[in-house]
Amino acid sequence: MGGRLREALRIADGRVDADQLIARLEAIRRFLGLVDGHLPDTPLVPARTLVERAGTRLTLSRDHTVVALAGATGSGKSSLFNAMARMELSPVGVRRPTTGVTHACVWGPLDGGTRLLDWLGVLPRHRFVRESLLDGDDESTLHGLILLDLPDFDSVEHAHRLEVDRLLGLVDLVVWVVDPQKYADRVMHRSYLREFRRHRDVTVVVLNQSDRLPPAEVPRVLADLRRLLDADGLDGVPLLTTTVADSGGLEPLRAALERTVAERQAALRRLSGDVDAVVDTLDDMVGEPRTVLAADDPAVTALDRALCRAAGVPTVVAAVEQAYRHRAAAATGWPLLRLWRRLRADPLRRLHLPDRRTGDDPDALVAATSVPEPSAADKSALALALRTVADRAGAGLPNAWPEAMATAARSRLGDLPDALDRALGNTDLGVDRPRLWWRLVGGLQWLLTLASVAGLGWLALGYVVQALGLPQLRHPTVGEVPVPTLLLLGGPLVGLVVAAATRPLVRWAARQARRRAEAQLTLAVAGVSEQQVLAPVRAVIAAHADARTVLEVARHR
Ligand SMILES: Nc1nc2c(ncn2[C@@H]2O[C@H](COP(=O)(O)OP(=O)(O)OP(=O)(O)O)[C@@H](O)[C@H]2O)c(=O)[nH]1
Ligand SMILES: [Mg+2]
Repeated sequence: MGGRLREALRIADGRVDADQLIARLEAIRRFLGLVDGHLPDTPLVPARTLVERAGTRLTLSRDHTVVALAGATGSGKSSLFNAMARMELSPVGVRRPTTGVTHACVWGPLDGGTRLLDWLGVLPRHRFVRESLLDGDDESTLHGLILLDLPDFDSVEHAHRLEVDRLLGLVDLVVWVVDPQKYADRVMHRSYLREFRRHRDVTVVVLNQSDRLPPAEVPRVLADLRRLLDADGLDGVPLLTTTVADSGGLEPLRAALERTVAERQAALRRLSGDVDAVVDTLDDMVGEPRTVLAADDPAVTALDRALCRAAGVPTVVAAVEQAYRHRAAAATGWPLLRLWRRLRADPLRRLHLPDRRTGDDPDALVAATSVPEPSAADKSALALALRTVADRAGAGLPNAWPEAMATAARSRLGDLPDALDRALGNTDLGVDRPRLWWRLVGGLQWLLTLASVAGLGWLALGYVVQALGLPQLRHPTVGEVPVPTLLLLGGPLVGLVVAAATRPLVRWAARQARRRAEAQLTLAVAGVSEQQVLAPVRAVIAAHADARTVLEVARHR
């Protein structure tokens, strides 16, 4: 038999597989773990309660089926209870309401039933056991039944209602007892029966006191009641007539309970219905699937830009450009001017970024960087960018998810300034090493200066020779100009020309250096953005995706 067919037959059969139910409950438990801290607690209370309650119910006796008789006061719950038990166990009275505490009757050996009754909170003095020995085989078909006679749910006594509500949440099957007079009671239909529409397979309705109706009236009342039940979403639930006034009046109910006990499915069906209800509410809380936040998402790139500004990247790259020019000028300029240049502070050093040339430990120096604090405008731009990322991540998601994304985006905000400082400090800005061409130009300038000095020396020597009356030196000439003069004047002149020619090159190279540094810093800041902002947001997105996946498991009946 194919798996699908088997599945179809299983559903048609209406049986609930215990292992499947346990897997569904486990999925809800995992769901709760995944959304913990992301979704508010209050709407998750029913799910938590169910996981706990179902776990307990399943570990307690599965051989027992807990059936509650529920209904308005005077509908005849206690009368039915006593009639089923064939003993006067629960007082039936004329004073309304009569039953104030839940009574229980157990058919067959008590065994694990005691702990079940403890859990249900039925006091020992209100527990009764149908000893099978007394009944011969008559009652053996009901072995495993724990029948509860509840107080009235519409009671003037508040405590009665609390007790009923508590037990309706715990029992395996509910028999709603109505009477010909009050079967249409709106409170009962609206506040109770409608709430059980997910539990149609563990709901039975009995029209009790049917002896009080003329026989011809019974079908009309039943039809009317069926119509009301359909409107409650309880279409298809068993609707029986009972009376304690004649001996066979209990048979339909007894037969229904015998079937229920024999199937041993009620507890599983009840919990399965509870899981269905919880899954629906949880489903509303997770909404549609989210795609992950891509690295090139506009919100992410906007965040990176805002972080760059907040980190002072524009200040640093401007300083890089200046420092490049400063250092290039110091290395390539006219040797006499270089000294003066060196006396001026290096623009980059003024920012106190760690200096790779001197081997400063970048991590040790972070606190000392003098990159200016972000302006108020930068800060609000950053806050906006964080909000936008959170909005993008949580777009279209219900409930608290957008808020959870926003909280995650801001969760490491306190570490952000340090992380950005560290990222800046660790980035190679590319201006620490002198360029080879600086050295060449610098060397040329030295040569030209030396040539000039040599020319000067040569000329000076000529004058000294002349002053001493020695035979005059004959300077070689280039054209009309003597070489020493050419050297003396030509050196600085060519030096100035070289310096002038170098300047645009330096400016261009400085802009290149700025661009490179900007690219490196942007990369470093993107790393910080990923680690401090996007990673927590992605964690929430992943939790959301995982929560959806486990919810699919929980949905699968
Ligand atoms: N004629 C007739 N009277 C019934 C039937 N069932 C119950 N009664 C009477 O209806 C009245 C109320 O019965 P109870 O069994 O005390 O009703 P209950 O639902 O337990 O009421 P509370 O304990 O107050 O919630 C009693 O006087 C019963 O004798 C029935 O099938 N036929
Ligand atoms: Mg009663």
